[in-house]
Amino acid sequence: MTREDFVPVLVDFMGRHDRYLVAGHMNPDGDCIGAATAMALALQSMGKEAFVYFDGSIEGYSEMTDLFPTLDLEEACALMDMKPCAFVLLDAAEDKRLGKGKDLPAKAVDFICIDHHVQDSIFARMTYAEEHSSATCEILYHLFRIAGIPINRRMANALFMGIAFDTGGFRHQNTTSSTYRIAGELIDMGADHKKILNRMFHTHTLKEMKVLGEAYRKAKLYEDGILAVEMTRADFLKSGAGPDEVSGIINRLSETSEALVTLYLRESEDGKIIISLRSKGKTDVAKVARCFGGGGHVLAAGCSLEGPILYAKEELLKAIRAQMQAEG
Ligand SMILES: [Mn+2]
Repeated sequence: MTREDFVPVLVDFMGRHDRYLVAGHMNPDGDCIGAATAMALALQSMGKEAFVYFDGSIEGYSEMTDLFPTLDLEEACALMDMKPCAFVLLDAAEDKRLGKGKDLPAKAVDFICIDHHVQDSIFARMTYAEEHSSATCEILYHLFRIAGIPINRRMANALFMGIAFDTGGFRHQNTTSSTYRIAGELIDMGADHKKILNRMFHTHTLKEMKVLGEAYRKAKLYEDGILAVEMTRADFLKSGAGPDEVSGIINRLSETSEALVTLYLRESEDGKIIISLRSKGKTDVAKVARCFGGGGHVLAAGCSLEGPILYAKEELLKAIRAQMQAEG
């Protein structure tokens, strides 16, 4: 479906209902948080009741810009049980990507997805995907512009944050001249690019620096160019930070020049092993992540596994090597 074909569907969807729950994938990142904020604000500007839900914290991002407040799972369930509510899933297109909220779409009276990941299965009434867009926020920018939905300063900030996040600060391969033009438009609409980029890429607490130091210390480079680091809860405790407090470690690790594929595993508060993957270009890490029910892009992907962490590491190493071999 083309963008122009989807716009009337979206406008109809946004006009049709009174109440909307907007959500993104679990362990929400800058793109899905920015997209959800912009979408909720757009709905609100149309006189709709809008709510946002994530399985995971939005904390670090709320320091970059004024985000839309979020509901927890209990509140989201209560909302959807109480009155008819439509559901918007952003930056994901599969129920399992909602994490603990995976049963929410079933409660909705209507349901659409907007995403830029490679689709495996599609479960919404309508899924719109642009695999070549740098970010879901880039797709929303185009959709809002074509639909004539005004983008105010707060929405511009949220969209800029998402694009900056998913392009790694306009450095990743997904960054095109169009990405820069959109970023420029968003700055003209009031996005505070200096604050967002500084906070996102160049601001770290001492705790975060210490966790990063521990991760660098533990990094192991294998002969085939895989750089692997596993961080247990104890490793985080040493640095005084909780395992869910520090983000962006994978990006710093993948700056290692010898690393063709970077594998970062961390033991979460609830004992789950959360895995991030980065590739320098030859290996499709989205295919690796999908072996374990995860997802992502060719060069950046993620998944989660049950522990113990060393078992998860061995499984991932095997899968990465199989993928490397398959690609020659
Ligand atoms: Mn994204």
